[in-house]
Amino acid sequence: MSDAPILVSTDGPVRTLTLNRPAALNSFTGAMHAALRSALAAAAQDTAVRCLVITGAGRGFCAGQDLNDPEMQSADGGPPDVGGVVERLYKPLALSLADMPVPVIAMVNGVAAGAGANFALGCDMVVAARSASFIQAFSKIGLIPDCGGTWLLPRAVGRARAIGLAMTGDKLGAEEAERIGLIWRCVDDAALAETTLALARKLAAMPSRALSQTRRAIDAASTMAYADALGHEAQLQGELARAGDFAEGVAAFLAKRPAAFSDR
Ligand code: T3D
Repeated sequence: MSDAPILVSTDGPVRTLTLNRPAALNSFTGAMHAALRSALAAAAQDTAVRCLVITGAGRGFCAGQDLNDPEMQSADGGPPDVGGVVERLYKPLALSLADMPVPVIAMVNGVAAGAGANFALGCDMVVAARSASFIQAFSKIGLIPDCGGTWLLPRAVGRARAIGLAMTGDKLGAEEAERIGLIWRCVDDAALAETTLALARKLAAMPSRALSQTRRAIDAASTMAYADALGHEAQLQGELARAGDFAEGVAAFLAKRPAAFSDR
């Protein structure tokens, strides 16, 4: 097994990125951020990739920032520049998910804590093993949710639950996370890989550009007035209808054949 911080594998149109620091529950170091950034950029640019899956090696998904990493040390022995780390590393990471031209699935195989939890929740769909859990661990070390947590959590589960999860830092099991609408699905551990790959293949065969614009439209609408969101829908629908996938989708429907989508 390679000791690279990010493992990259490809199965047809599905690209899988595996966070690979299992001894430290795949917590983020500067090196892992750099490798992840390159792997995400490569997936975004490779037109053969039509769905991205992100998972963790070993028993965890990701335990957030590696609290031993040199990124966390200051040169003069004073407090670390945590705001700088969030601005420089976590903000672009979250934005790269929000802007990915293909759907992104988090396959959460174990504990997802701190920025690791919100990194998963920033993906389009989260499929979690029944034994997995989500922990807003920040409050336990005197921080607030980052990597998009303050934006994502209340939108997913409402203000009361968002504040409860963030203030207590309590562990939320995957079953409960599915029940309250924080994640897409919780499945038996043994079915995690198969279920996620089936979902990834299904999304990969769909019109990528429409799927990524769906995410962008839903995210944008959450800060718009109703009339503005309706206008934005009209604008995006006009753009999509001028692209190849719409013509192909309609032609395939009328010819009663499977569509072969190619826009990205
Ligand atoms: O610069 C910045 O800080 C800005 C960014 C901040 C974003 C953040 O993510 S802040 C939040 C950071 N994360 C945490 O506070 C979570 C810390 N980890 C835990 O609370 C627990 O490890 C878990 C609840 C996630 C899992 O508990 P458990 O009992 O299953 O495992 P464990 O024994 O605690 O951990 C296993 C190993 O992973 C252990 O190493 P060892 O003793 O076997 O050598 C542990 O130290 C290591 N590990 C886990 N999380 C981290 C970590 N090492 C470094 N950093 C971690 N975050």
